[in-house]
Amino acid sequence: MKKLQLLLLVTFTLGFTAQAQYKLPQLNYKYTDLEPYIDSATMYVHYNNHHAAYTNNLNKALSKYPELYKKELVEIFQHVEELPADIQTSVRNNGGGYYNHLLFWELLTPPAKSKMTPAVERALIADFGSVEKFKEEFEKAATGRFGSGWAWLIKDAGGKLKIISTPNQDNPWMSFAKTKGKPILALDVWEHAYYLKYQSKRADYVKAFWSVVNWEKVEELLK
Ligand code: MN3
Repeated sequence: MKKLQLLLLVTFTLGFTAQAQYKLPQLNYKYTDLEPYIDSATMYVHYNNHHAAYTNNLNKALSKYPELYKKELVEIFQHVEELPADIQTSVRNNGGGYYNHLLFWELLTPPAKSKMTPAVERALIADFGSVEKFKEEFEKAATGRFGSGWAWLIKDAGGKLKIISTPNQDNPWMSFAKTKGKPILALDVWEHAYYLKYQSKRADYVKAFWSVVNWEKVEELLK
């Protein structure tokens, strides 16, 4: 009997924590590994302060309506306007912040491993004409975003690759996004993502990004 109670307790506890709180992900590299393109001080602060704050604040908002933990974040993003009014803005900003950074970290890799795969190259040429044209358009979206936000490569419902940018922590899943789709590549253009190293030179940061893109992850998301 005691064993059964213990088993039930363990099952309940594990089941509960598994869907209870969002957590900061493990990074697949060290803070120093993206040097010199993204410096370790920026990585440290970006992950431990900014991403941690989005994560905590998302949990704070969702804990008011714990049943929302049972839904996928993407599903929540697609219907943000249906959320209870008191958490709508917080989930939009902090849920977006949590999810976007999770993806961003996975889309980065040490420079020695950053090699475009043939499958990605083919896909970019098919929809943009050339890799150079794709990069040019992506850089334009990243440098042209006024204030804080993100630049994205997305795959739309018809399977076509497109480049868009979103303000603040919005993302291409959200009902507010003018052009929607599945994120394939993401670049954080908030000042906190580059200011320590690049100061006001966002364009240099955007160029440096190409040296640390995890193209294998891009290929995985393309499928
Ligand atoms: Mn950020």
